[in-house]
Order: sequence, then C-alpha cells, then structure tokens
Amino acid sequence: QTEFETILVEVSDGIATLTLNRPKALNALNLQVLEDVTAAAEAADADDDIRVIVLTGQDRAFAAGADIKEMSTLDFSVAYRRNWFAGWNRLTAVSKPIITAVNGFALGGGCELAMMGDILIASEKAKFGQPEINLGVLPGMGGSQRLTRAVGKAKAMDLCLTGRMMDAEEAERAGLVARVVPHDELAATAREIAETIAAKSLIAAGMVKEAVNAAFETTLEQGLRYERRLFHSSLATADQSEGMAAFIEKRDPHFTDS
Ligand code: CO8
Repeated sequence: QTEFETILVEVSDGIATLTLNRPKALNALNLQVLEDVTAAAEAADADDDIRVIVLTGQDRAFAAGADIKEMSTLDFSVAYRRNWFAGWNRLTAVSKPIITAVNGFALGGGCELAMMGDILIASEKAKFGQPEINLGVLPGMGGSQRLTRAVGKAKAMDLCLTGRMMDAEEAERAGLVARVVPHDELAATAREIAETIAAKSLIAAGMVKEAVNAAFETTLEQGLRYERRLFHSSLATADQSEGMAAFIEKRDPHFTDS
C-alpha cells in the first residue's frame, strides 16, 4: 500500500479511511495534501476491493483551511497560471461514495473539503466556518457555491461575510450536516454508515450519487429525466434482478456489482 506524506490510509472490509495527518498545522491544506488526498481517493476509486471512502481529521481539526503560510507569498500570476487548487476537482470526480467525518475545526478550505464528500457527519466538537474574509480574501474551493446550495443564501452570507464559526448543532439545523454524534462515536458512526453502503450494489450507489449531484447542475425537468433514465438503466443490472428477487424471497440480497 502506498505511503503518503500528509495523510494516513487504512483499508479494511472494503472501506478506505483517509485521515489528514498534519496535526501541528491543524491539518492545513497545502499542495502536498491536495496531491495525497486526491491520489489516495483516485486509487481507492480504481480498486475493486474498495467500496466506500471515509475522509476524516484528527485531534482538534478536520482541517483549519488552506495553508496560510503557503498562500501568503502566492501571487496572482502564479495562482492564475497554475489554476491554484483546481486539482481538488479530482476528489469530486470520484465515483464511489465519500463520507466526510468532521471531528473538529472545518474552516475555510477545510469546510469546503468536507462539503466535497457525499455524506457529511460531524462530532459535537466540530466547528464550521468560512473565515477567509478575515484574511482579506474569500472562499476559493467552493465555499460560496456549495455552502450556499447546502444552507441557502441567508446563512452562507452570514458565515462568509462575518467569518464566524458555527457549531455542529447549528450546521445540522442548517442542512450542512447529515448527522451529529458524540465526539467519541464519530469514527464508529462513519464506519457504520460506510459498512451499510458497502453492502449495497456499487452500481446503484454510483447512480444515486450521480442523480443527487445532478440536482445541483440542472433544471428540475432535466434532473427528473436524468434520474428516470438512470432508473431505466438500473434495470439492465444483475444487481436489480438480485435485489428484487431477494425481497420477494424474503432473504438478504447478494450484490455482485454487475
Ligand atoms: N494554515 C496554516 N497553518 C495553520 C492554519 C492554516 N489555515 N490554521 C492553523 N494553523 C497552524 C497555526 O499557525 C499554528 O501553528 P504554530 O504552532 O506553528 O504557530 C497551529 O496550526 C495551531 O494553531 P493555533 O495556535 O492558531 O491554534 P488555536 O487553537 O489558537 O486556534 C484556529 C485555532 C481558530 C483554528 C486558528 O488556528 C485559525 O484561525 N486558523 C486559521 C483558520 C483560517 O483562517 N482558515 C482559512 C484559511 S484560507 C482558506 O482556507 C482559503 C481556501 C481556498 C483556497 C483556494 C484558492 C483557489
């Protein structure tokens, strides 16, 4: 298994757990983290033995943002020419479900990274925010877009303009977070959700992900047609035959991703 400089990767029972591992910098996201997370996620996506990815932090932080020390000397021409941080799009191109388990600070790029996953769960100690305005800049990895889609204009403006933090309970109320759990149950809950999804058909799970994501890209009519066509396609899978037969025969399905 590949070793990474800034993340730990653990694979078991079809679940790849990626843990951000720059605790001294509160897991600040530099270019190496970008490279490591996206490479590990792509490797997991390509590995037939892996069905679900969990991305989490450690200690006090999920990630306290893009690395301010790295960014402080970055200038416009370099950022523009290199399309700085556009590489994070590689993570959102991953087809397998990604659970982001937020254990602590998820600020700036950290909040944006958490939102790149498919199911966001949080410990009671999680803190979310887009504090870029305090640095004289603005969100740059999706904060103004994904956060607004997740929580609406009112709270997105509030968070991005004031730079304040919101706790896990507020984040759940606002619709950013799927579930809040006690801090010491976060990893187990992420695992439980991952195991539940890992038992499904990978094809059906991939289609769910595509269909829900389409809701953010299309009109309602286009999205409904897309969903319906995906449903029609699912009828061509062995997993559909198996899933429905298992229901009728009152037994557990055995999916083969085919
Ligand atoms: N970058 C670099 N280092 C950081 C970061 C960061 N984002 N956050 C924390 N650290 C470091 C600190 O410098 C400190 O290091 P050292 O011990 O060497 O001084 C260490 O982590 C511990 O941090 P603190 O001492 O500050 O810990 P506190 O408990 O006092 O405070 C906070 C915790 C509140 C989380 C505080 O660290 C903080 O405010 N951090 C910065 C949060 C922030 O502003 N994040 C947004 C960054 S900008 C961003 O994310 C833009 C993304 C888009 C880029 C896309 C470009 C296209």
